[in-house]
Amino acid sequence: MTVIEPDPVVQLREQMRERHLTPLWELEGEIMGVRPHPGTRPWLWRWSQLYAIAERAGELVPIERGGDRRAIALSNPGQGGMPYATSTLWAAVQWLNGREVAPAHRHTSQAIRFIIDGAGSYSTVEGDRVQLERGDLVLTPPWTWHDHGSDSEERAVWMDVLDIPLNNYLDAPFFEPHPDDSQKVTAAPNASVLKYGVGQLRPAWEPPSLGRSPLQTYKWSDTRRALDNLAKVAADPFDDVVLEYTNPHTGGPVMATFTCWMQLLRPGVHTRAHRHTGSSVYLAYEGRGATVIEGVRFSWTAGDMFVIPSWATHEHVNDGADPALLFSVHDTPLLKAVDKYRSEPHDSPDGRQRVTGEFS
Ligand code: 1HN
Repeated sequence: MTVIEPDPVVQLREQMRERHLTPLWELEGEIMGVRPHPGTRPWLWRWSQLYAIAERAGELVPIERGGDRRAIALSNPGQGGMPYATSTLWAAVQWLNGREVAPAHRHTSQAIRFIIDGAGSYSTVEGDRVQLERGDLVLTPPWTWHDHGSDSEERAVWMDVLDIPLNNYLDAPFFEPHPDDSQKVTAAPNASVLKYGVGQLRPAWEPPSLGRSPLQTYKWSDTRRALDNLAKVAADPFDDVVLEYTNPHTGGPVMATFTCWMQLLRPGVHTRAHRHTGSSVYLAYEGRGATVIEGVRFSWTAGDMFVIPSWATHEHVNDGADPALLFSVHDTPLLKAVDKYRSEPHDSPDGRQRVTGEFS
């Protein structure tokens, strides 16, 4: 009679399984990729659809405690059913009807909103109330009380971006409702702009604000003027005329985990392609153009929102006669802070990709 000895390697493997241990040699390639393979997919949401859905939600869905905001998230089809635009960024279109209040609360996720149409609405952050006007950027740093409201009959609509996926991944979410729907306004109108709005000068008795920008809002008129000025003298080969919104005290990004850009693509411009680690969410703010992502052409017009995943090769095109403007949010400050930022130009004679398809 032959006794079959159990294979000792199989036995060892079984012991590991029972003890919740896993050998590296079976899955090295899975946990240590030779290059990024993001789940996040390049994707685009059309403004006509975003607007119609948000408008309908404005008719049907009240703003109530618990939900707190009438915000509709971009749910990237590569995010496994989660309402995430990318692996680190949550992005949405938010709708506020005339006379409504989106109640005060605070959370550790950091947030920005970029105003598509303000129409008599305001946002109060830590007692500082600002009017929301088209093209303004408004900051909600971590754990700051904030509520939004409308003093007019008109609806307001904007883009929200928060670092919710990152915050959840890090097991660091906290949230607290404010006892009142609207917090008290304690600062003079536009106080942060009056104190810090001339970036090279700061109140002498205050220390610089290092982690986050002290400005609550970046007004469109300033952004537009800076873009026009820059366009007269310089442009970047990959992004054309592009400005980063900065913390005036450090020159760094407005938040620790993400940064915001406003970009002007001059008529006729076709940028060189490149790729880098970190993911981005874009809003086509004005005009029309296209972004080629991994060989697929994503044509956009004003109000469309789209996503560029980490390490996806991309270039921008404005083949029209008018300037095109893109607002965008990037998680690059996070990648740079933890020493994981890498970039490289696309390797082709003209620096462009071969277009193999069109997003539809
Ligand atoms: C939030 O506070 C806002 O203040 C937008 O407008 C979206 C998503 C999740 C949690 C809080 C806002 C949000 C949010």
